[in-house]
Amino acid sequence: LITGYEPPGEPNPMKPIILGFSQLGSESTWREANTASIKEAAAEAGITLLMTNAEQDQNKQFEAIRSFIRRDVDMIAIAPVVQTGWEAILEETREAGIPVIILDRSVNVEDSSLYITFIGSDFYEEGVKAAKYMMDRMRHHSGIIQIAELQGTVGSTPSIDRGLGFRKTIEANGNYQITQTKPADFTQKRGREVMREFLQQPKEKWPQVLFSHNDDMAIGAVEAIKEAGLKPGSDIIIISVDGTRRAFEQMVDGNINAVVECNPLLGPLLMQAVKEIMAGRTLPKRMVTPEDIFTQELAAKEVEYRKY
Ligand code: GYE
Repeated sequence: LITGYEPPGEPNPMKPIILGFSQLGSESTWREANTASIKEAAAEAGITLLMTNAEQDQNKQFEAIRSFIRRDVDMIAIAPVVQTGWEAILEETREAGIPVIILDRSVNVEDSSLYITFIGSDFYEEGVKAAKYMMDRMRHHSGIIQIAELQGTVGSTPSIDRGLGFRKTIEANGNYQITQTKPADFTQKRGREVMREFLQQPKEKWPQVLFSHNDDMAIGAVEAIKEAGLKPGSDIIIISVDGTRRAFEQMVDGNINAVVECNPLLGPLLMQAVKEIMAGRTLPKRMVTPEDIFTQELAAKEVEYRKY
């Protein structure tokens, strides 16, 4: 049961629900699709949406949430840039009696009654899927396989959990070694720059595999790999996460080998949750979005249907 909140009772159909949403940034294609999905779903559901962009800065999220409290919104949704540091602000929302939904990335709080539900992907599982694909793809290679990793934003749930799931899966097999790893902020630009740095190292350090925590960084890395005179997709096997149309096009062109899907189209699920909470219903504490993995063969068939 939801504790600490007065059940709002019968919703008044004349008064639209006001939802404050603190979006964490606009760093990637995934994020753009996520923002668009939330705007569209709010309009469709007749929910008034106040959305702010924190540009990957947690303090800006705090400011946005405080402005929502001052406006006395009906509900607050947060896509948190990092996992830690949320207790104090969530105490403030509780104090104000405003229910909170955590979207996309999660928060590390001891008292989980500080929010109602967390809607988002299973990032650990995404890392597991990426590693399983890689081990299958590389099974005929003998000797040590060197892996480079482009991490996302430091301290963010998707970066932490994708990294953990991947490591846990390769752990038992000593042939797979992550020899280069660095954060690249989930952006294409940083992906290109960090991959360049990796390839400026002596040749024996170059990876056979690249695991990129998102598509944008993988696309940046493809550029850097080409610049270095190598062929992405064959000299270096590339696996990334998200499943954007741009990454599918790269798979069709042979540059990326596999993409683990992470669904950004969370708008409809969020709006449904908002309405249910307003109607006094209880929601599960965790709502996970179902996801797939795509390889080059599937990409050619699927690319025209990609929605983001
Ligand atoms: O994978 C990445 C974005 O939080 C799941 O954030 C999201 C991640 C997504 O920048 O592209």
